[in-house]
Amino acid sequence: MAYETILFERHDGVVTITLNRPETLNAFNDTMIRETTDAFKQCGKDPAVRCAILTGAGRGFSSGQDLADVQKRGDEFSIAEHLRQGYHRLILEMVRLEKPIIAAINGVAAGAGFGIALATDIRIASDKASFILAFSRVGLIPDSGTNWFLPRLIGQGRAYELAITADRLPADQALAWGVVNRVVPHDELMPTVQEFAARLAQGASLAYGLTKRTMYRAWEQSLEEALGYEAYMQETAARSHDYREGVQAFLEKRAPRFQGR
Ligand code: T3D
Repeated sequence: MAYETILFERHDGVVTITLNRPETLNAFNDTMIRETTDAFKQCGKDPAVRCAILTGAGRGFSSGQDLADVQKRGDEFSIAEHLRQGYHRLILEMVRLEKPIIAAINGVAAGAGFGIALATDIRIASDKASFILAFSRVGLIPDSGTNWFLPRLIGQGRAYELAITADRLPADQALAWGVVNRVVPHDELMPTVQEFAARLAQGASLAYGLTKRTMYRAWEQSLEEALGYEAYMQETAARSHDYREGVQAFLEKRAPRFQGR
């Protein structure tokens, strides 16, 4: 895959997408927003892809919107339109991808970079990582889904404080608050994430995807609706090869050979 601002590598069912503008700590310009969106779209289209990793090149994960680009905008420029056409498409592509996305958070995730990290499914951070809702430093409100994701993870009081102070949330605090699933020594980040992704790529991928869809759907449902949707999705899972294989493997006391269908 030939991209200008990201790297796209596939290995044994695992795609690694690397945000690759290290001189800006991987700030998002329009090309990088578009290319990252396209990369996740490709992950969805390719049945051989069963797990995706998102990380950053160099010492940052992403510093958010490229502020040098902001300087070039004219009076007619609409940020709302930019969000709708850019970040929103990227975030929805990630959330709708019915395959697990693991963020390997190698350094600072600021502004929209924090939002994109939150749109992944499992976040594993280096002990050098940190998170900043940098928006208020430049006079903006949080965007890129942070108002939706963050209060759900850490509660509104903490999220609001991070928004208005733009204070740095270090990795250990992010772990304590549930922003990340685990923190590992910096040098162990990629090996840890790659090993985990390889394990997921061998798993019951169809069920993983349906679980993601069902959990997101449950946020906007009553208990009664959520139970109904669960039953519907379970019917789909139960009709799969993987379910038959999983039960058979259990009874035969062997490891299952899941195919993601
Ligand atoms: O469409 C829309 O506009 C709406 C969407 C908005 C979404 C947003 O993301 S708004 C928030 C934008 N992001 C920020 O405000 C963060 C800006 N960056 C920082 O505050 C700091 O760089 C960090 C706290 C993230 C890291 O600090 P530090 O000291 O580790 O690194 P640094 O020296 O500040 O940055 C290193 C280089 O990256 C530096 O370039 P240089 O001096 O080496 O040539 C710096 O200018 C560049 N850089 C960092 N962030 C950005 C950036 N260049 C462009 N855009 C950036 N966001």
